Amino acid sequence: MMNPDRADSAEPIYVTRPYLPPLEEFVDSLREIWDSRVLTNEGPFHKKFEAALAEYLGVEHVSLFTNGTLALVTALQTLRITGEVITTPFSFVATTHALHWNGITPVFCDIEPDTFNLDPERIEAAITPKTTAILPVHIYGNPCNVARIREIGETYGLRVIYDAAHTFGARLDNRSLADFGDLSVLSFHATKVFTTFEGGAIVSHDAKTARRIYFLKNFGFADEVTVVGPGINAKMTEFQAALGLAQLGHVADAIEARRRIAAQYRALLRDVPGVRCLDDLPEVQHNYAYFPVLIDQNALGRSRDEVYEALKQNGILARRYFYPPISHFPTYRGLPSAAPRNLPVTEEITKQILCLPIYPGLDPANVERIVGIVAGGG
Ligand code: T4K
Repeated sequence: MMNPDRADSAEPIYVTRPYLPPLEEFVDSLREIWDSRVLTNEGPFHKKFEAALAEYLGVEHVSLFTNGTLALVTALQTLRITGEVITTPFSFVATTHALHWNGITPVFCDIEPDTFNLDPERIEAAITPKTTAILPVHIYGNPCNVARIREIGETYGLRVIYDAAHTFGARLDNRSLADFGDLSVLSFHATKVFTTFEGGAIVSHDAKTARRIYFLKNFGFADEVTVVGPGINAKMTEFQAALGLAQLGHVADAIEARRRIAAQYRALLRDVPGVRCLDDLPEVQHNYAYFPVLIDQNALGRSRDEVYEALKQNGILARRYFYPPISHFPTYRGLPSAAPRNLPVTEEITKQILCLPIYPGLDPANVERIVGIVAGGG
């Protein structure tokens, strides 16, 4: 069988590939699940994984979910968020859809040109009497300005829920990036640094909130005969939890492998005019979940889309995460805050952004080949 990660392979190179533990480790867990016939509803793997994850992240309460989107929807329900929520248009569409599914109006604020995260200096101008919360995203696993956002939240009495879908393993000042805000929401989708096939979690800070989350993801059941609210079914299965447990022991190696690839890209791209990488920040332990670059058409001589197509012609499936911005989609583009003149930085960044392949096992020779094509050799 061809190995697509080898530089001489004819198989496509994807933007990412899941990092999986040795199959034997998972087969042992599958045997246990078969023997016990406990498949879901807070089984033994779920309990073990929830505890192990809280310890790994260094947080007090983790609630597991079957995916990140339902975790976001439930996080908003948990804090009874209503009305308007200030958020970023530069994200995966699930961020805003979670608001829509709760009947909440998203209010888009522009992003910072250096981090691509919600610009805190623009939040205050977007607050109205209907605003109840802020929903920022640590995009690509790079931290938002959490101190400033907390200050604004406290000043105006707004809740802060972080979409921390990209942050697994990332730390800010040695604290897990999933530990900020009133709540933080993680995704363990197959395309993430850490995966449970599909999966997600909410990180909360007190037992009462964690209990409410538990009720809400299990139909609202507090016991066999008591339903305390209109909960949903968003429980993680035993299979997902077993994969999560098996992965935890390997995630540090996976992040280190990603770090090496990011370093190689940076070194090779340093002398390519018109291609800008994001720098590592000293106060951050990065997880290298994505490798975004900005393509400056004037300096490089080719547009982002031309580079994207050239890579594709060569079997390299880079992605334009997150183009188009969410504010362009039909559900949202009629909102006053979605007007392009309100979001000039987002409009510009989404024209230039390109995420290059990064995952453990990507052959360094392929990284060289990718950079060669980006620089104009393909
Ligand atoms: N908030 C943010 C900020 C998010 O980025 C996301 C998800 C969410 C919330 C919601 O969390 P979840 O509900 O998903 O847990 C992907 C993912 O489906 C999505 O989870 C992710 N963000 C988003 C950024 O990317 P696509 O449409 O790009 O996925 P797809 O299928 O094209 O996969 C990309 C590449 O990954 C493939 O070309 C090959 C590789 N791949 C993919 C899958 C699914 C594999 O190697 N194996 C696989 O099983 O959306």
